[in-house]
Amino acid sequence: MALSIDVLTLFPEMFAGPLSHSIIGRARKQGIIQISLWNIRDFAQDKHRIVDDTPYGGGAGMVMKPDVLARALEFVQMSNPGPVVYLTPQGRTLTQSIASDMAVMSQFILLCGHYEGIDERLRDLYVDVELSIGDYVLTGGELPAMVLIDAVGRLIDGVLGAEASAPEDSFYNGLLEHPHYTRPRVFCNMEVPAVLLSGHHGQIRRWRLKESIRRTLQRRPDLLDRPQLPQEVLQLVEEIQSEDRKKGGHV
Ligand code: 58G
Repeated sequence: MALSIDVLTLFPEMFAGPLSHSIIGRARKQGIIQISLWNIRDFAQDKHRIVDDTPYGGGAGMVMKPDVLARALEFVQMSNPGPVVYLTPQGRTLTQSIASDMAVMSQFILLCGHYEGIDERLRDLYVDVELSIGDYVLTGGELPAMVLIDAVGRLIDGVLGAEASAPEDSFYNGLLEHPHYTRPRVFCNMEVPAVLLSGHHGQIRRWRLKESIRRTLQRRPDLLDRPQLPQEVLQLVEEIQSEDRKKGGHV
């Protein structure tokens, strides 16, 4: 199914570059991903088109006005009935699993904040989900919104062409990706692993799985701390660990 996203932002121009190129750009041209950008300032009604105001209780920074945001959201919700997602460091951290769930929903509204964020009452009334792309603070929700669109967009049927397919990539099976090689066969005196030139698809598949597991053990062992790992994975973990024991520490 296609993906339909409405973005509310003070800076719609920020989205032009990142979402107009490569795979997401192509999917938009093909109509598989539909992104509507709305300038929050267009929903301000005063002559200066003010979108923010000083915080009650004092202090530095500005807060985005709830009345302007409510008008914008009510308008966009007439055509997009999907959940309203607010990008904030206080949200649930985005994972591949959340991205898959959102690809299934196929419709949502992204709200990008600026300054100190949005009035709490707007959040209470309109925001369904709060997401963060990681534990750091940015000046606006636009970059997180673009990250989310990219992560979800590439999971939509027909978006990835011949370049790749989501079911084969890293995190689909919960493991880090194996190393990749292309021509030339020898580069800076370094050979491509022989198995990849062998044409034995069974051996290649097993080598890739083993290298995925080796990387995951080295870099993200936490990803292997989960129940119901396939027998083949457990067996390869054993194999790698016994090889490492034989090498005896000098690695
Ligand atoms: C503190 C400062 C809280 C998302 C600013 C909220 C948004 C990081 C992320 C804000 C964001 C993330 C205003 C600017 C949200 C508002 C926005 N920073 N980690 N900043 O996904």
